[in-house]
Amino acid sequence: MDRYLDVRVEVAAALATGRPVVALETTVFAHGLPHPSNLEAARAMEKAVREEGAVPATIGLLRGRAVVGLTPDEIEELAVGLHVAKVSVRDIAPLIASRMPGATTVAGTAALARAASISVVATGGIGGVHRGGEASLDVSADLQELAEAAIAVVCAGAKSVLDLERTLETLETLGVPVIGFGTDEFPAFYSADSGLPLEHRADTPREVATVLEVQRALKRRQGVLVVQPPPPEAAIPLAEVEKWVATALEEAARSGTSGKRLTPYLLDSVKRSSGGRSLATNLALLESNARLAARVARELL
Ligand code: PSU
Ligand code: MN
Repeated sequence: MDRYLDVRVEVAAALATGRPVVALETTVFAHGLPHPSNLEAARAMEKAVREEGAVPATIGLLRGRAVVGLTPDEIEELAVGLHVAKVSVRDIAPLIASRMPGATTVAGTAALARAASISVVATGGIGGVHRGGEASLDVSADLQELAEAAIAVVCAGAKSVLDLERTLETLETLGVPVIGFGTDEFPAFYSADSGLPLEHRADTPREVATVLEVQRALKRRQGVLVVQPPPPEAAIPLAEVEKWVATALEEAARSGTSGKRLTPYLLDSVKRSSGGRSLATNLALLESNARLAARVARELL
């Protein structure tokens, strides 16, 4: 066993025998969703991955190690714990060293997935350039990590609280291919439409897998961002979401919230303004992204 990386037996066995594995992040459970929806989401995502014939590898930090393949009890420990850190790439080593529990963001999860030789990560929405990020420099490390981990990250775009246009521009600068799955538009997380066109599209998991295979064959460092809209019955029109986001941004500014606390703060405010509607959409898209990630992982073998 590796001293700091604990790849659990079911995941290790799947990787050793070439069976598909999907990595899942834990920040969304610990800091992005309220209880008990967070536990419901974790269970639904793992179940979706299994139903599609892959092994889920939920990732987080516990007792001085990075765990790849957390048990349901451990996921709950991270999801409901009071002192669980939000772990982006810069936080991994110091938190392992101090043996603190931590829930990994997309960036943290992708870094550890790569360390464990897992090729596909599923999430809800990635972090990106915050609104006003051109001044605050608040740009999620998710983008930088996508530029350094040659894996596929499946999501519903970037959270609608962000500056989606600048997020796409930054991905272009970093050389990260963005593939619309069944869409020609960058989804806006709760909404299918953002008004931002994409240049690349795939309609089957095989097409997505081929993009990653080409990327690797040509020794590109960058991963592939796969974006799909939320399930149609759960999607919310962009104009409606924008009203909630405006309120959230005002509240955040008034309370002086910034840095790594900003994303959880905005998501919570949107959830309250929407009367829980955004929460249902969030759960639906998490499950559907887990499902697509598993289908892509199966093709990659
Ligand atoms: N999207 C959500 N809920 C979340 C996140 C994204 O709907 O909780 C989390 C993800 O873990 C993502 C992180 O990687 O927020 C980005 O945070 P930051 O902008 O601080 O890097
Ligand atoms: Mn940030």
